[in-house]
Amino acid sequence: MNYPSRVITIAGSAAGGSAGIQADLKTFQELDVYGMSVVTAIVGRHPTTDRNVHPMTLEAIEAQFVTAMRQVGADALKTGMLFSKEVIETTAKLLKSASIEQIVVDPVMVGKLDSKLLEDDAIEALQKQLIPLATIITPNMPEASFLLGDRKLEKVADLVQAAKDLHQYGASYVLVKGGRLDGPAIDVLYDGEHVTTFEAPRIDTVHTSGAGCSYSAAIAAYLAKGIPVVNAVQLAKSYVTTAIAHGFSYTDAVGPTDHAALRNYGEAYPIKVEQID
Ligand code: PXL
Repeated sequence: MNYPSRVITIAGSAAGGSAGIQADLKTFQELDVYGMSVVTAIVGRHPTTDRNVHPMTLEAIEAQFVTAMRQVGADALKTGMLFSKEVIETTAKLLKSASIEQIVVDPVMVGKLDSKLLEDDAIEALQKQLIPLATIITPNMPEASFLLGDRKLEKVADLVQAAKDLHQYGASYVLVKGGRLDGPAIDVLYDGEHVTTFEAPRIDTVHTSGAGCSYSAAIAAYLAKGIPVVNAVQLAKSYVTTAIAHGFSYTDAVGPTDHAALRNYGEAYPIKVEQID
C-alpha cells in the first residue's frame, strides 16, 4: 500500500473558505496529499464590533500539533497566519521538537479584507526565530518590503535584490512573489547562489482571495512528495494560476480562486522558468 505524503498547515481559519486553513486543506486534497491542520486563530468579522481576529490559546495550538504528529507525522509543513509573537515562538519550538524535512513559511501579514493578521511586535520573532528554520519563505511584495524595513519594490530587479537580502535571515530559499507588478506575474527565487524567475500570464480578475495561501500550500504539497524546490515552485504556480483563472464570486465580495480548477478543466497554465543569475 502506498500512502499519500503528509502535510500539515499551521494557520488561521478563514470563515469564507477561500484562504487560510480552508484554502490549505482544499489545496492538499486537490494535490493528493494527506492534509492536517493546527488552527492558530479564527478570522471572522463580528457583526456589531470591528473585532475580526479570535486567537487560540498557546495550549490549544500545541495540543493540535502534538496530536497530529503522534497520530500521523508529517513530510512537510507550512505556516500561514500566526498573528502574535507568542504564537511564532511556540511554532518555532514545536518545529524544533519535530523533525519535518520541508518547511514553508508564508509570512502572512494582511488579508485581502484588510484584516491585520500579524501584530506589529511579532515581526522580529518571525525574522529571528521562524524564518531560519524554513526551507523556503514566500513573501508577496508588501511582506518582503515590510521584512526589509519598508523598502520600495517597483520592478523585477528590486525583487531580485529583496530575495538576496531576505536570504540572509537564514531560509534555504526565498521566493518573492511579484503579483503586484504590472505585466506578467513574475516571482523570483533565490537559493544563496542562483536567481530563478517564474512567469505566468497576468489574469484579469479580482477573485484572488487566498491565492497566496493556496500557492504556499501547493509548494508544501509538492515538497512533501519529494519534488525538488524549483520544480515544486513551478508546479505550485501552475496550480494556483489555473485556480486564479477560474476564480469567481457568489456575492459582491472578492471571491475565491477555484481550488478544483486543475481537476475540473484539465488545462494547467504553463509557467516559464528561467535562471537569470
Ligand atoms: O489571505 C491571507 C489570509 C491568511 N489566513 C487567514 C486569512 C487570510 C485573509 O483573509 O483570513 C486566516
